[in-house]
Amino acid sequence: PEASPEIIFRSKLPDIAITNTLPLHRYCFERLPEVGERPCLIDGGTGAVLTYAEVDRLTRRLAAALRRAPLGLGRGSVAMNLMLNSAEFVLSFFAASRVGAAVTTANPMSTPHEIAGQIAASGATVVFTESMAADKLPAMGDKLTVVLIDARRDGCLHFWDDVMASVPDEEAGGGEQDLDFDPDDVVALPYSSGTTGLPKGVMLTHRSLSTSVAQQVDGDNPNIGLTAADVVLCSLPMFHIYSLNTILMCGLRVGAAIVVVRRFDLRRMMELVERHRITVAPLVPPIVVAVAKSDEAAAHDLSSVRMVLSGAAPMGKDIEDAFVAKLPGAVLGQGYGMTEAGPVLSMCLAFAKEPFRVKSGACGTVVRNAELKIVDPDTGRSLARNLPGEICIRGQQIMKGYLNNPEATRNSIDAGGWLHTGDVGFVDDDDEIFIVDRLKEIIKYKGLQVAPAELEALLITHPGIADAAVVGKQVEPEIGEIPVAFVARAKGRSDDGLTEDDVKQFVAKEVVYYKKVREVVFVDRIPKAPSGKILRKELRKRLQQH
Ligand code: AYL
Repeated sequence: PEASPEIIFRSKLPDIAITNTLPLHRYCFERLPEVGERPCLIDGGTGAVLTYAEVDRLTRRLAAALRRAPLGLGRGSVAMNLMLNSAEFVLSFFAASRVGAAVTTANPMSTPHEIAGQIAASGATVVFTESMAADKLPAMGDKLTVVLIDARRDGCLHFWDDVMASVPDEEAGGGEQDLDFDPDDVVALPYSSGTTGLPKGVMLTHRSLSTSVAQQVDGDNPNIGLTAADVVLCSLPMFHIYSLNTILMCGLRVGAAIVVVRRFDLRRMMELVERHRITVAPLVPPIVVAVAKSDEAAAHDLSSVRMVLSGAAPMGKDIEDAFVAKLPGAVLGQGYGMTEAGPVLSMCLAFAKEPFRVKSGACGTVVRNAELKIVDPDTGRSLARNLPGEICIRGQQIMKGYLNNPEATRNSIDAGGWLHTGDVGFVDDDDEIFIVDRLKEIIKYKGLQVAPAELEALLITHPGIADAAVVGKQVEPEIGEIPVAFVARAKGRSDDGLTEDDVKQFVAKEVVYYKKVREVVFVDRIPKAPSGKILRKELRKRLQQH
């Protein structure tokens, strides 16, 4: 095809000078001299407060422990954070950054099979975890050091009594050691399946994450007008990049107080809003729906909330409107992100310090210091306004690539530096982005990723299953989508009476709760293209007819 100029969309906010060559911990704590005595982490359960100065001091002490035996972490090492939200999560994340190591994050509800897989793939040598998950760790002898935050146990170190206490006071200050450091070193390694296949390690660097945070909260007119006076609710899991980046890192960067909630509960959330006068509540669509439908809101004083952010899954106009009717004092808007994109592609401009008018149902406008284009998936040509196509993003915030997987990286980031999202959307006349479809395989159960390829690989290991394919089915907005398995039974076997329950239980044993197969459809064969590719569209269509 003849070369035509690319149609590129930009933020309505001007680009700014971004500092993205500092180690991430220094960037996030850059305002320490001003905010040192202010609350940094507030424990939602106990109300215990750690100030910015205390968090800084504790991460320095922990970093000193990480450098020493038996933990021995340094530049290029990987630690795993396998826990629900806690102050210890924050401390281990930033202590790792201090020593030049990366943290790979995982859900502590994961199964032993999933945890062992991620430890092996990421090369983690230390795991920070809690008793709930400790029994599920693989036995790796001295190749894996386990640090428990909430209990003592043989073979594990206790976070406070063994690790923190082991550092002599004269070393605990840690100083700003001359870190052998490059801004393109990996600092966070979340797992995501991207547009296809199995979950892969997403290499997010000091540069990518500080750029992403700057795009959201830096500048004279930041896209999200967060300040040190804000109290931010952190009830989404920090093992997911939405919470890690937009809540934790952005909150720290501006010096806000962060209310750390171990796990989400609607009533508890409302109580915490009242108690701490929470001003900013980042949520996911299932929670927005729950608030919109619940009578709890009327029973609580939620008047302190000025901003509610929703992201990680689609949210329609009707849900937005129902929510706004319940909380008329707050601005509700969406962020659109993808782990690989660093993660934020677009953000609601009604959150800006000098806000813009926006439309309900939109996913925001592309962040500043970045370029976005919409391409025709068939021709690769960029499309004009109001025409739907694949959303692509370019900028210093996107991932460096997938860990040890150059082929998957090449399939995701093209030669021009564009990350292809696998999401279908358009940009309207006011630069607002609307997502209308998904080209990629992933299923979103309550905002969490389910990779069909992972379930398919598991299903075909069952002797009674000849072939299988998994697709998402739209259900009530409290959930979003559920994984549905199409299964072709193995013929001529004595146990060819394989039932729906057999299939569900077989999968449930091996995967975390949100990846469970919720429905099974038996078929004679799985529809495939001549290349062997599963025709997922056809299967999704069949589900709609059911
Ligand atoms: P992953 N509307 C529709 N779909 C969305 C939206 C949205 N607002 N946000 C995310 N998605 C879908 O890697 C979309 O298909 O990251 C996208 O490719 O678990 C996929 O979810 C990525 O899933 C924020 C706001 C981070 C959102 C995020 C999303 C992180 C989810 C930071 O401030």
